[in-house]
Amino acid sequence: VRRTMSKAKSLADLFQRPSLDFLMGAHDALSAQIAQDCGFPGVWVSGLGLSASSGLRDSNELSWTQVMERTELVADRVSVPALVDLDTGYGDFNNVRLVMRRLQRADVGGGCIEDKLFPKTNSFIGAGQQLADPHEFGGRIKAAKDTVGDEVFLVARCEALVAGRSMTEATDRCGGYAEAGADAILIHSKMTSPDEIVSFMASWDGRVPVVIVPTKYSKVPADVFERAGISVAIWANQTLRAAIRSMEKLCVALREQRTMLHLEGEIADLSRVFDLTNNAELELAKELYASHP
Ligand code: SPV
Ligand code: MG
Repeated sequence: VRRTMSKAKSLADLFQRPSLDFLMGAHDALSAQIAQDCGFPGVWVSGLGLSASSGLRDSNELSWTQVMERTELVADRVSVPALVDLDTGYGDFNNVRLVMRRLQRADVGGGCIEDKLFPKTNSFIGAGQQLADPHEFGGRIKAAKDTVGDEVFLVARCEALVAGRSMTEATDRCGGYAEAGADAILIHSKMTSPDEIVSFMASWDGRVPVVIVPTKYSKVPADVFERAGISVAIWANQTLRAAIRSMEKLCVALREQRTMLHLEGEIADLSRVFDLTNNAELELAKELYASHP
């Protein structure tokens, strides 16, 4: 089936819209499908989510090809675009080019690289996060865009505020990343209030759209971000955390109760599992193809 619009283009359109849109974090094709079914216009393939659901730490323990394999399963399953968390791009400009080509081939939508050094660690762990030289990181951005053009939407993520650097350094870095060709900027913050983000927006010249990840400042009403001019916000790890809580609850109860008598109503029907993997399509296909007269 030919798609009418590339996923990169639908992601670009989403970022250009004047309203605030949300991407839902996914750690596998199943969570991506649930997010799509619930109306999210796109998903964030979370590095933390992929790692944790593989029993690994968010420190580049999962290899970049493993990230690509899981990403391709997501892109095959859902029709909405995915923005893939590519961490640092797994090395220098040359590693970034390889990753971009693979995202382009699978028509995933977009990728996000952050201005840190391989191997990175999660922004909410530890104190001293080592930032990349902004010019070297600019080279990674330019290499990415020169390799795939508009066929992969590229988000450049700035970790300056997370690393405790000044607002001036953050805006300077982001300006340079936009100059190098980034299609959007992700400004990350680990504050529990939105103040840092709002003040970044006040000094941002708006040359490319801005995306945020309100993990630590998650209780802020959406219109605060909308008024500040944010284009997209990412719920990076909420599906993962919801799944953990709900599996733990079930495990505790079932170990205790030794029967599903009072628990069946608490979990998804088996039919929902078959729906999520579109078994109905296979039944139709069997009628068409299982035997040709
Ligand atoms: C991720 O989902 O892996 C992210 C977002 O990078 S966060 O963990 O909130 O930094
Ligand atoms: Mg990440």
